[in-house]
Amino acid sequence: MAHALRLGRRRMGQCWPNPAVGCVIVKDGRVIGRGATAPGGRPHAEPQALAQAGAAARGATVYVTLEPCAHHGKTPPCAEALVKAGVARVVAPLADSDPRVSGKGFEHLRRHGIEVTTGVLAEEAARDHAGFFLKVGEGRPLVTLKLANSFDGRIATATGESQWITGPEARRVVHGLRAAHDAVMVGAGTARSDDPALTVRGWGEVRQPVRVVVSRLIDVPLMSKLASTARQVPVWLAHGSDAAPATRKAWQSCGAKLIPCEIRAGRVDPHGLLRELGEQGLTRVFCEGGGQLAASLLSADLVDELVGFTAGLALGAEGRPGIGAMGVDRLSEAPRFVLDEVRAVGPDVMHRWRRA
Ligand code: AOF
Ligand code: ZN
Repeated sequence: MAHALRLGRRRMGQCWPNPAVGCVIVKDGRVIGRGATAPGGRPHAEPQALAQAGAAARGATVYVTLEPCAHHGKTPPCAEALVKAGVARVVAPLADSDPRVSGKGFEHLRRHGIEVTTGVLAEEAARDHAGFFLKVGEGRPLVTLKLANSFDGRIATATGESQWITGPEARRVVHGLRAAHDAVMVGAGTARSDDPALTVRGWGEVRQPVRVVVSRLIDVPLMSKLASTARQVPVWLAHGSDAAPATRKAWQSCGAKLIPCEIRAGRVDPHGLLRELGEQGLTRVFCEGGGQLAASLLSADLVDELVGFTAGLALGAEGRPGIGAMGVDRLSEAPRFVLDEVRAVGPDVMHRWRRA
């Protein structure tokens, strides 16, 4: 199962709107088939592993990181394929929360005499599928907030200089994290000041994450890298109803997709924003700032994971903070996270946290 989880994990960010599932088929103590959900979500993991195993799948044990599907969707059900192949046993950590599947996959297998074991490495699997489960259950994607800052939590000097606070090693890891998410998201301020490409570079052939820019008035120059590359890698603009029609049209003709969002207290409402992104099929969103967007997501308790990169550099009180005002008066009001991992990355420290 650990092997199957690793196979699935490598496809994170590549399979939306589907979950990234891994599958390993074992017979007489040997691996005879491996599979993972294909980029774009199909084919599913199991038929690929079954194809590798061929006739040897008869009597084998199948380790799969999510309940095999039972519905006739865009592909025939995996549970049916497993029955046809004559496997003896299926081991899966968890039921699929998709109402079309939820329990029916296991039921189908058992009804055809296949032994089903559940609960194996369930905590790990739940974490890997957290984005998919959130999308199905709460209608919103998982949100990871990333921040690269100085020892004193600053992201730029008072004059706005920010390149580079962390080293090339940390920036490479960031590209890997982008690839493991369905979308990379920034606010308009960041899009204006950094003119970022927000693509994944240096990780080989990957399905590029969607680039989401949150800006009530679509306050991003049409001369930006985002606008000029919107036909190669998707750009989605989450905006308010008061964005100028001419601006909307201009971005649309560059190839960007418009996502109208509710406005609350003068800003794009973070709950509405994530609901829209969930509706579009996103399961995992990587937010790279800026400070206002980060603060609004944190204040709304919509951040599930934090990834920080801290450099050995001090910028002082005049340096720019990475997160805007949150209106926190008491410690008990602040969103609290628990430490998941700490790692040295070149000259910097990477730390990952999960919502408590
Ligand atoms: C599996 N194995 O590798 C994955 C599954 O639209 P469809 O037909 O591709 O079905 C999508 C649903 O299948 C998705 O919502 C989830 O419940 C399940 N994903 N199931 O047996 C897989 N990726
Ligand atoms: Zn399936």
